[in-house]
Amino acid sequence: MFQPDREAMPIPELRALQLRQLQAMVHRQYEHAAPYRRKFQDAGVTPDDLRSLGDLSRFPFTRKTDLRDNYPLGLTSVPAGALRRIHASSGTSGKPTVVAYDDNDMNVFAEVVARSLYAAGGRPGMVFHNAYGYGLFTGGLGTDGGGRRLGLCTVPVSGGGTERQVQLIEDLSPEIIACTPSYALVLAEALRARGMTPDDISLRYAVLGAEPWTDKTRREVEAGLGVKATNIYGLSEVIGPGVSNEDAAEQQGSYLWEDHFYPEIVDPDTGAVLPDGEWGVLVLSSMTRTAMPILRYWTGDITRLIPGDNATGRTMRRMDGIRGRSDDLIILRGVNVYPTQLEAVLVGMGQASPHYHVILTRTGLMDDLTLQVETDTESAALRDEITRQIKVQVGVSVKCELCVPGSLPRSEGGKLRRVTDLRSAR
Ligand code: DLL
Repeated sequence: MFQPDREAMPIPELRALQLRQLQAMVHRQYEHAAPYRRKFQDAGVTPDDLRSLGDLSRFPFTRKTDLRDNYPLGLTSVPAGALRRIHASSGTSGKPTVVAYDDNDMNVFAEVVARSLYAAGGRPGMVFHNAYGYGLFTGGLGTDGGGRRLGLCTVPVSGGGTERQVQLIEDLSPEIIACTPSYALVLAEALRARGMTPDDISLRYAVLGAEPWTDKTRREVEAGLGVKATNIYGLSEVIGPGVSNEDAAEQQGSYLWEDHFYPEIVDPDTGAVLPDGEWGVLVLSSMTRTAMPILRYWTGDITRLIPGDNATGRTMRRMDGIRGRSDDLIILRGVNVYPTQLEAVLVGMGQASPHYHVILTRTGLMDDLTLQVETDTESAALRDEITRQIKVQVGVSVKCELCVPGSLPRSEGGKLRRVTDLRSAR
């Protein structure tokens, strides 16, 4: 552990700390951020109503629309002169979501990312190949700050330029790499294309996140780059990368740094808080942020908190891999489908590669889903079996197209779009 006194804090102490921090946070917001004060008033609560962690459920959620409505900096609770960094996430439409950090926030960011990189296998003195995008996206600069806190030597290569990335990996001997899982697959393919094997490079650990991925991808990346791959999760609104990370020796869910981020899992329809173990929407409160702390942020990400003991001695809870986003949901002829459910079927069948793409079209009133899957073994039998398994396991009829390896879209360094929606284009 990077900070054993924190990561393995006795649970009663941790709960008391969380309550104190949440209380301080809602007071600050009430006093210094007018939009929160109005939201609290509309919900009929005051900061003094937060007497136990259970009382948190009486407080309103914050949603992406709250950030948009208060664009750019309406939710900040410190004077503008105290801000030290702005990040933004592009979003799919309209204005970007802007998030602001003061000195304290930069410090929290570096600490949680350092913990994450340590859990992922990083140790002081290692060379760190950082292929997350640098710039407004939180991925590059966020992991950079954490790498520095941990004592890594960072190569800030950013996304793209795959040939140059492979060359730098050969020349600078990094032991740890961070990038999106889809880009890690691209790097593994590029290595193979050069006739190289994992033994020819020095990498040992990969820290992958910013988009959903499966165990199949984990195995491909681990075999292709010769690494142990762990999942890093986070989002700009809450901080960026480093809300949670798996432990490389365990790889069973990501430790959520609960002394900074208070997690709840809620029912996507009713917003009711669900017990540990149940799947629902992850809601996060960034308790220790000061510039733009966010209360009960509705991430839209579907996951669960994993109940039971872990193998590392940490007391903080782990979250499972993200099953989908509530806004990625495809409603196909009345059936709810997440792209990751389709991927899970492919993974279960074992034959298809992790490269797939979903195309949505509409003929008349009917929506159709075409699942494109790369495979070496092009056969009508495999295609029919994929269609059948999806019907059985997910409950929808889809069309399946088998494609030759290398033909589907690849990550260009950033997040990979898995779904092309042509329904409204008509
Ligand atoms: O993607 C922060 C980040 C950078 C995380 C680098 C990990 C590594 P945003 O651009 O604001 O921030 O996007 C956040 O990406 O709500 C999830 O839907 C998705 N996401 C992030 N990490 C994971 C992950 C960064 N490990 C949104 N698994 C989140 C699945 C992820 N989805």
